[in-house]
Amino acid sequence: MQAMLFNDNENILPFNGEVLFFPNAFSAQESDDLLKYLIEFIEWKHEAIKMFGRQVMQPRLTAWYGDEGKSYTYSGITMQPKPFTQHLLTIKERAECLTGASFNSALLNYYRDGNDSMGWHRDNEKELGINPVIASVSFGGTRKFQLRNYKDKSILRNIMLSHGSLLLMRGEAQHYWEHQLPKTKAVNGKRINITFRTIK
Ligand SMILES: O=C(O)CCC(=O)C(=O)O
Ligand SMILES: [Mn+2]
Repeated sequence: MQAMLFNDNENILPFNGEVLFFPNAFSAQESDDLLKYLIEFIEWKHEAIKMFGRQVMQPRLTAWYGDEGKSYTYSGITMQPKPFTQHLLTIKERAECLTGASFNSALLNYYRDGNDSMGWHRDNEKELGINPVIASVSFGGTRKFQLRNYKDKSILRNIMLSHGSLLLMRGEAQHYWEHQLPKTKAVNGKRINITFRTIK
């Protein structure tokens, strides 16, 4: 199925929450520079998570940055954040400018190729509060991101997350919608995603 195209600031969700797409949050030059920086200087880790009681390696590399003391528990692992680097603060400021929100932490994911992925989930951890605002910034190869209604899984939205784009999720989105980044056979190179969040 072909991905739909959305205009800036148009809600992608038909009801129960808001998801807005900003395709040009960063210029092509900024995005190229930031992708190089992130690949080289972020302290990437390959971690195991608990799934159905078993330890499984995550199909991607991860890192957690944020303000001191804002630890985060996710699929059975508790992560202590590293302090934001100057580059990450610059990206965070852009995300704050575009969304009007403020963030104190960031989960980084590095998808090395189309075999790396993230399965269906909601960003509904207790630390994020009731209606979390999440700004998801992407650099590198374009990947399909899917949202589907938690109760009626036939209601599906596809969004192509391109180099330098920002996706904002807010309101009741994390109650009523789950999202994933499926594997792909398309050869589209490395991709880094940063989700800025607010840990209460
Ligand atoms: O890589 C993406 O676009 C999705 C990342 C995500 O859903 C998450 O970090 O919770
Ligand atoms: Mn997520």
